[in-house]
Amino acid sequence: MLSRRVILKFLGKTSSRRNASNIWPSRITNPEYSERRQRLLEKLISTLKPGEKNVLVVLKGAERFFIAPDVPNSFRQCSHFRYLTGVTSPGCYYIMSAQVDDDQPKEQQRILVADRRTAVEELWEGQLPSESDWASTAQFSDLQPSKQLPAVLEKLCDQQTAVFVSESASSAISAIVGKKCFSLRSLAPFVDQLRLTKSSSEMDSMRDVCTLGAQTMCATIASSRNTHMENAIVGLLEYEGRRRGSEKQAYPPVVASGSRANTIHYLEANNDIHPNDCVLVDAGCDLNGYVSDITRCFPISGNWNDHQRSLYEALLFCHEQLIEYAASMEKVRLSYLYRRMMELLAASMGELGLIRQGDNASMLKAAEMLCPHHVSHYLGMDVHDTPSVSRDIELPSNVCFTIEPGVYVPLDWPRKEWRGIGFRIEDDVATLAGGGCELLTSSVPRSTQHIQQLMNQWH
Ligand SMILES: [Mn+2]
Repeated sequence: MLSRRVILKFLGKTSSRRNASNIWPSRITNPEYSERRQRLLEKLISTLKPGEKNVLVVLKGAERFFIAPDVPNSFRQCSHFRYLTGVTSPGCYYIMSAQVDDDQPKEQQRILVADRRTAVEELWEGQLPSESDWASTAQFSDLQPSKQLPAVLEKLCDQQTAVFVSESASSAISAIVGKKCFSLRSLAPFVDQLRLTKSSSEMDSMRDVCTLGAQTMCATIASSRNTHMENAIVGLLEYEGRRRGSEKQAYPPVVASGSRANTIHYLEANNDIHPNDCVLVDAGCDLNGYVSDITRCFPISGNWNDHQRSLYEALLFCHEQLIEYAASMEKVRLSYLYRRMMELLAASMGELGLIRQGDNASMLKAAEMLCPHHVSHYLGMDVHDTPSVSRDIELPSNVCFTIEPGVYVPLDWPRKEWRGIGFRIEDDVATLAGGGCELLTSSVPRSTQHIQQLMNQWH
């Protein structure tokens, strides 16, 4: 049983201090940004073809995004750009150029292309960080205004240059450099490879954001009992996250009651919650450029009915087995976790009676109908992190990923009792040096009893 003291610890502290960075400072040091750029250059140089003497990296940051004319949306920097430069201002480019000698980078240039704001722009948008703030993480040798971008690129690019561009930059710059060099290559897979394995300060960043995400989920569940509207829970997530220091939600949260939980990306949250229904909440926090991703399901009344409980407990069994399985593997492979989820779902849903007992193949097919999504994705600076990395590789240590088995019973499913119920249980996990896994979101209750207790003790 959870004591009240333990429950209060789950909820974490809220702060009256004004700035989230006071509560959860960034863990990434300035030298770490330099190391990342150096490692990237070394990786790129190792792929050069005969005759190529220079490497040019053109990294484009995110642009501001407007939701109506002259109305800016909140800004989130492109994660590749932030990972390599630490710069979180919109509309920038970062150019790295290195001459290669004996497979080593020589005579490097690093140019930040960014515009300072005019007095009128500052009146509307506020001040940008100073040039020396930008330089502290990005360590540029030159700062150029954006109108100089074509000239900068033309100067650095010739027939012996291999040009690597971030996806979003390719069309904008191909006209400028495409004719002068052999080929444009995609930078994303190389940065994804670096980002897959977290440094120790990144692991601490993930622990921070997962702790914050866990506290936010606990507080939201604790204060949701008997809420009538899905949208009110979206508001609670925002409130409970931001008051603990979250900069924003990691992605638009799913708050789905009743059979709407069967729509995996249900974002409308515009329906009433029936007093006897369960709610599925899939939400994460965004802190210092790293994100969490947690899903929990709970009965809005605080009390499970028999069918909700039996299905939830069958899914929880799969979840717990998957966490044990991941911890027991010498090298985790997400594709093996997926196969294991299907086997576990087939067995446990067969035992429950939701799937008809039969041969393996027919039970696995039924399990696939009940869960249309994968059991896992990588996690880090983006919620679906490093997407160019296969889910069928042996993972080194310090890789973060989710474990999220789900079961979604269609309204026309042969067995009537569980029709229209959708559940998913999602936690964040990291591989450890020497084998095994760390459960980063362990403090969010997942048993029916602990969830019920969290909801009822709070009132
Ligand atoms: Mn997820």
